[in-house]
Amino acid sequence: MRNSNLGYPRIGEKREWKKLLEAFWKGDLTEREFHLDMKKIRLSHLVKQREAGIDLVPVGDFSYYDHVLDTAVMFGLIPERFRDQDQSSLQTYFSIARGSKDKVASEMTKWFNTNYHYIVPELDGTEPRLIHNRLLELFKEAKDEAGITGKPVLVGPLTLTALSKGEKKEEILEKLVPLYVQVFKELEEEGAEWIQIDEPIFVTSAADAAFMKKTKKIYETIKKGLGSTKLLLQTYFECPEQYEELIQLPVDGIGLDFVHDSGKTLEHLNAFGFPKDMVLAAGVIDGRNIWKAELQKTVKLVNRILEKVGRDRLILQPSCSLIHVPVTAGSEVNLHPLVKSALAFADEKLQEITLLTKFMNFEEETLSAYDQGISELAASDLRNRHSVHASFDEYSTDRVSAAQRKEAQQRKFSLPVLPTTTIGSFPQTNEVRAARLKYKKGTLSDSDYSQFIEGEIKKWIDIQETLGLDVLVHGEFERTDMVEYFGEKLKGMAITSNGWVQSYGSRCVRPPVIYGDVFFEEPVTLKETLFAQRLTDKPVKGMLTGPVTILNWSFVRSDVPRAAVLNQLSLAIRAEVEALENAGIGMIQVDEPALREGLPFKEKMREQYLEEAVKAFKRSTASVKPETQIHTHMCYSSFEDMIEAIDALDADVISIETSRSHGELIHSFETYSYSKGIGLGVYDIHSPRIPSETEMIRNIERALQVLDAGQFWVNPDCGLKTRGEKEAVEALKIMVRAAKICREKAVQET
Ligand code: THG
Ligand code: ZN
Repeated sequence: MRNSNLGYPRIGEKREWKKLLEAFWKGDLTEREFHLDMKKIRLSHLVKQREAGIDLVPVGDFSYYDHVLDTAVMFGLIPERFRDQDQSSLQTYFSIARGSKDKVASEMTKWFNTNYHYIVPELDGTEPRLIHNRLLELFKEAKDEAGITGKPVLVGPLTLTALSKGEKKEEILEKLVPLYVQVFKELEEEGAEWIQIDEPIFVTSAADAAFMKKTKKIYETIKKGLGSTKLLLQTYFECPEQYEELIQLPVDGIGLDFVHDSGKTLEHLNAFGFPKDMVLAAGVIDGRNIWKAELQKTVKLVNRILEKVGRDRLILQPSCSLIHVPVTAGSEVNLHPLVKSALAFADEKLQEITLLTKFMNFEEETLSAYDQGISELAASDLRNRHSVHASFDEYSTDRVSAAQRKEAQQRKFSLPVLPTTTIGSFPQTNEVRAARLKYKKGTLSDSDYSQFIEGEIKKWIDIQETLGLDVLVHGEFERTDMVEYFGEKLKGMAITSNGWVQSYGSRCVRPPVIYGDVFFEEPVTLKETLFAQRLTDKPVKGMLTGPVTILNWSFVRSDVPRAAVLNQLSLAIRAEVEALENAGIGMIQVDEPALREGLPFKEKMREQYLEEAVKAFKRSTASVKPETQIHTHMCYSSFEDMIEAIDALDADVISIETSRSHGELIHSFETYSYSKGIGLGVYDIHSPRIPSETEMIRNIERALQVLDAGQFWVNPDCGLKTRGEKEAVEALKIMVRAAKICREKAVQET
């Protein structure tokens, strides 16, 4: 039995990769220095995997930004507006990802159900051609400079086109096939034994019968073009939709996820078997979570697989690429020892893979010592602490009708039509970050830190009043990240010191660890919110992160169902909502930007997820008085196909990002009658560009063609934390002016 890895985190143990990128973008490194330093990181990762005992070490997974972009650019899928530049230059590559002075970047969106974002290839106006075989280059590099015969990895043609935008997908797909063949042939000539083709699209509902038919033809063509090099078709994140058809494809091996599959993969294997001449790459170690595997259970799973697949045809591996987990658990310093000894990040997962392989190959006698870490945590009070196993149904999830609430809220707040507000965060300047860091390290006292934060809040309350915004926020200067902050304060959750994961480009997040029962002990956000409210007569929105988002952006314990953790989170947030209301805060925003990413791949499972998610949100927000206004916010995804669920959240006001979906969302309101408050972002905050007044008026008026002036809110697309102060103020000034102009018009018309 051999083993393999699917992909290794590119960011580096100390985020060296991120630092290099940002230094290069700032102009602190020459291109030559950049390439050389990156190469050092890349090679060290290969060596690390080899030394950990991995037989098939992936090459090509390392990227300067995103592996989908790498694949698109390699095949010449370069958006039209960048085609006048040198198409093989680093500058073109980064400008597609990040935009340049006069050209907007390509969109980015979620990679399946992860918090990783890929750059969406644009197929219109592009003509596929092989710009250069980067895999060949990387394969040679691994061989020549590290003595490693790597396993080239790339995104497959079906997944690549399925994730792209454009009308001509089928045509492009046809043209891509010979280019893939060319890449593979060149690798074959160089001595590649296995090539891994990532086709996670097969686990989604997109992979219906017709899709599989098309797939068969494509893979037949690819296989025909090759000699001895073996193709491994890799799926992950779930069990494939069409197992029977999948195993009939003309490839040499298939990679399946046996962890995130609701038990279905093994079921399929048992029911339909596995071809005698094929290799099965079995994902048996969780590549998404950070907990140590219970290896004795894993052995049982492997033995079940061995009933259907011969030992010499089985490869053991993680369930997916390890880019979704942090690098090394060894460097964690602040966690409770019981939690720490239950962790396995990427490096520890590779050790699990090799330990398991040795055991299966009779080179290791016992695994019983290994499972101790996780079983000690499982038995400890840390994990089972509280009477949070309440009957969740005892807690209300419904408020009085939206119409009654609207009246009560209008009486209380007397807001003008087209009220203006912001999403929550204001610019996180270097000064703010530095103060937070000093406080964390203990070099800034409690009172000095409080004073600093209060100074920032006051500064921004003043700015908002001067700007003439109607509903204010405190600015979230005390928070590094909207999920991390709650992870720090709620019980049953912890923050790692170095558990970074790439989110997009050089940007990383540190997902909290939900290790035990989650509950509320004391208010999390009250102090700053109240401080802000006392400075102004305008309403200040309390800003919370919703239970679904905390769940989806954390590493969650795996010993209880996710729905149980979600319910605990919903009660914790409910307690925070109540604390804010009791202290006199009249508007509370509970953000759910990650609502969509928990959506199951299989259509038939979506309803249940949405039901549980909606219920959790409602449980968090339902106990307030009718006159208390509940807001929510969503972003980073397209929401056109889930308006009903969004409506069902029953929030009084919702703000949704729109610039990324270019008005597609607005069209959905032509056919769906939505009657509660809604703000469709009137400008894009992800770009440093400040839009004109005319542009913002146009955006407001476009929305008013399908929504009522009495329900529409004027706000930016998202929080302003990544923007500079001057930019933020300037754009808001224009936004408020645009709102006033539209407001006058609207009032005259009624
Ligand atoms: N929080 C979490 N996940 C997210 C977002 C978030 N996923 C989707 C989206 N927002 C991703 N966007 C960002 C935006 C900025 C940063 C990370 C993800 C960011 N990160 C800092 C960095 O890498 O330099 C690190 C954090 C810090 O030091 O403040 O700025 O908002 N959980
Ligand atoms: Zn947002």
